[in-house]
Amino acid sequence: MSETIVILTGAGISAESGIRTFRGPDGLWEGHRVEDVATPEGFEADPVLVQRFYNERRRALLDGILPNAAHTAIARLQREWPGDVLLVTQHIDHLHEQGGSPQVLHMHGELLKARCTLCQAVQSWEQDLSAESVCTTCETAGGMRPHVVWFGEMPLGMGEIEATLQRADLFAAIGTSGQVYPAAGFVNAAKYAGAKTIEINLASTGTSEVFDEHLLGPASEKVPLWVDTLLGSRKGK
Ligand code: BJW
Repeated sequence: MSETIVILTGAGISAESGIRTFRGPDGLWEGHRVEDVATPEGFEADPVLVQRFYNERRRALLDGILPNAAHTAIARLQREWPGDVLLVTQHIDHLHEQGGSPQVLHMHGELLKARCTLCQAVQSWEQDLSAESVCTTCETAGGMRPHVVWFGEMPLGMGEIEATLQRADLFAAIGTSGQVYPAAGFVNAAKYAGAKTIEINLASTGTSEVFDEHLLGPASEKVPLWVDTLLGSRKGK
C-alpha cells in the first residue's frame, strides 16, 4: 500500500516570496501586539484597527507576490506521489494554490475570503473590508470579518487532519515555529501513529527535539531537495 504523507506549513514557507513571518525578534506583528489584532476580543475592541491590519495584508498579497520553489516542489509531490498527501497550511495566503497545489487545507483560514458573522456565509473577497461591507448572501452590512482563525477560535478541518495523522507514515513541518497549538502538537500525533517525522526550517524551533530528522536552511532550497529525494526513492518500486 502507498504511504500517506502529511505536510504542515507555516509562515516560513512564504518568507522568500516576500511575506514576513509572525514572530520577529521584537515580538510584534507588523508593529502590532498579537492580542490587538488576532483575537476576537481585539476585533470587538477596535474593529477599524483589525480590519485595516488585514486590509493592508490583503492588498500586499495581491500586489504581485509569487510562490517560490518550496511551494512548487510541494505541489509536484502532491501530483506525483503514489499515496495520499494532505497539505495543511497555517498560512492565510494563497501561494500554495498559485504554486499548483491540487489540495490545500487552510487550518487558520484564508485572507482572500470573508465571513459574515450574521449568516455565517463564507465568500471570496479581494476588496478592503469595513463595517460598511455588505454580505453577498444575506445582503446585510455590519457583520463582515476576515475568514481567519484567531486565538481562542477553533481551527478549520481538524477532523480531517486528526484522522489523516492517525494513518500517516511521514509527517513534515516546514517553516513553522511550533509555538501555536493545535498545529504544534501534530508532530506528536504523527509520532504516536508511527510516522517518521521531519522538520525543515531556517533554525531550530521549540519542538525540534521531537522530530526524527532536520533539514536546516531556506525552504526554497531544502524543500525541492527533500521532494527530489522522496520521489527518487519511489523509482523502480
Ligand atoms: C523559515 C524561513 C525560510 C523563516 N525557510 N523556514 C497554552 C498552552 C497551549 C496552548 C494554548 C495556551 N493558551 C492558549 C492556547 C491555544 C492557542 C495557542 O496556541 N496559543 C499559543 C500562543 C500558546 N491556540 C489557539 O487559540 C488556536 N485555537 C485553539 O486552540 O482552539 C481550541 C482547540 C483546537 C483544537 C482542538 C481542541 C481545542 C487558534 C490559533 C490561531 C492562530 N492564528 C494565527 C493568526 C491567523 C490569521 C493571521 O494570519 O493573521 O495564525 S496566529 C499566527 O501563528 C498565525 C500562524 O498561522 C501561527 C503560526 O505561526 P508560524 O506559521 O509558525 O509562524 P512563525 O512566525 O511563528 O514562525 C516562522 C518560522 O519559519 C520560524 O521558525 C522561522 O525560523 C521559519 N523560517 N524563514 C524556512 N526561508
